Amino acid sequence: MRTCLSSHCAWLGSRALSSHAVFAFKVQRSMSAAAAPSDRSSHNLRQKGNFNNPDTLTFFTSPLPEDVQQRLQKIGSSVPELGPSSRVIDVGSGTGCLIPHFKDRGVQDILAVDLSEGMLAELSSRYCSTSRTLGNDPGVRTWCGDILDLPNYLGPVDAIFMNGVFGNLFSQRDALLKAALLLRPGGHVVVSHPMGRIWHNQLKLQDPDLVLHELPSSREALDKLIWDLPLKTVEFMDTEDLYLASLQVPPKYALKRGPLKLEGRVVKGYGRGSRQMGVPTANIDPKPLAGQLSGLPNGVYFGWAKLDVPPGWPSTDGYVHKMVMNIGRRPTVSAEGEDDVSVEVHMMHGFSQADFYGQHLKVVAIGFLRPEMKFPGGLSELIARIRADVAISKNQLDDSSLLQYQTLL
Ligand code: RBF
Ligand code: ADP
Ligand code: MG
Repeated sequence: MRTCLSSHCAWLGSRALSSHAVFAFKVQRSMSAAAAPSDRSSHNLRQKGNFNNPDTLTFFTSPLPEDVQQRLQKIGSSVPELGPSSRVIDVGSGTGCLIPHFKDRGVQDILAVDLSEGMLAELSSRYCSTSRTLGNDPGVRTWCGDILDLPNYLGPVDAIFMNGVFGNLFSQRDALLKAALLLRPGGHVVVSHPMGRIWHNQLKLQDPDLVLHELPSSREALDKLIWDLPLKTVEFMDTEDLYLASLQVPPKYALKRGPLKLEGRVVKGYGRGSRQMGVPTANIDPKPLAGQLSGLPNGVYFGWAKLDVPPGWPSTDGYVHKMVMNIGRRPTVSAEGEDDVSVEVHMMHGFSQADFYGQHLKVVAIGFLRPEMKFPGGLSELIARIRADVAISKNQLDDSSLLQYQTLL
């Protein structure tokens, strides 16, 4: 263990500092004399302060040993399909140790995200062209801040790398959720450390306030972290000097557990769907579904729906329609004490009648877009996201490969 630490002490690409980097170590200790941060912004301020420090910066601009470079190269090439037309986000880029390895793969469109403007200034001077790239032009760009605050319109991207930063994030789960929302279906998020998990854990022991988390120690631990996210673990490597986990948003957002059939009677909800959001949702009576719902993540699913229509209605109302469904407790809008789980289905069809309470509705969910979230911006932010959910679902369901699931209804 000790040998491992000391043999690599010259490597400074990690987002935390080597135990033998004496000066930086002092900086780190003094920064973290206060109690562990209890909220994201104070945690981020601490990270920023640490990595903006001029002496830390000097450290992070030193050349890397050949063996570390080789492992960074492995990390940079861990997503097989990256190439010239790919878009990549590098979270906790620091001074950009992965960028040459993306460029080796031909990747041109790279967004480096870091809390430290000092790190990004160094990265820019190395890799950003003098004629600034704008909009969707290819090039290396920088964005200073927390990945959680990165506007979603900067996606979709093909791959997101979290190299040497995963233990320093305020919430690992929230960062992976954000990554899932920024990725295209089939895209990857790579969680890595070029010095290995044990080495990283030593840093956490030295300064648990700056390095809040260990790296997930097994595939099962990682799977637990992402159980309610639209991500699946496709690679997990945990060797002495390299940690490399690759997660993928399943192509077409395919449900990890396979298609899910639900059916029941349409019941009254709180009447907010049509009134407040302009998205009516037929609520399926959740009580008889309790068994099926337990162990299922709350969140947004899409697939096909079929309504038993009363006699006299146009037959088109009873056809199979595209649907998007939310299962959950509506945390953004729910009133005090309103904590029942609802199963709400919005069908992408203009029905001939305003409502059809009491009718039987069958659905088959084939994709899972995201977990249910409490939107800090309230109703308007929720509505904007629901519109995106509807648009994404509609688009996915246009693919003829998903037609086969209609027969399950
Ligand atoms: N409510 C939330 O509080 N958070 C969500 O993330 C959320 N996502 C939804 C996604 C879709 C596609 C739909 C139809 C509803 C969603 N809702 C969510 C539930 C929403 O608050 C609910 O439909 C209205 O309150 C009407 O019951
Ligand atoms: P509630 O809170 O009672 O579910 P909503 O405002 O969500 O009220 O409206 C839901 C009702 O609107 C459904 O139960 C259904 O009868 C009707 N409805 C009309 N068009 C649709 C549609 N395209 N998808 C789902 N429900 C619809
Ligand atoms: Mg409803």
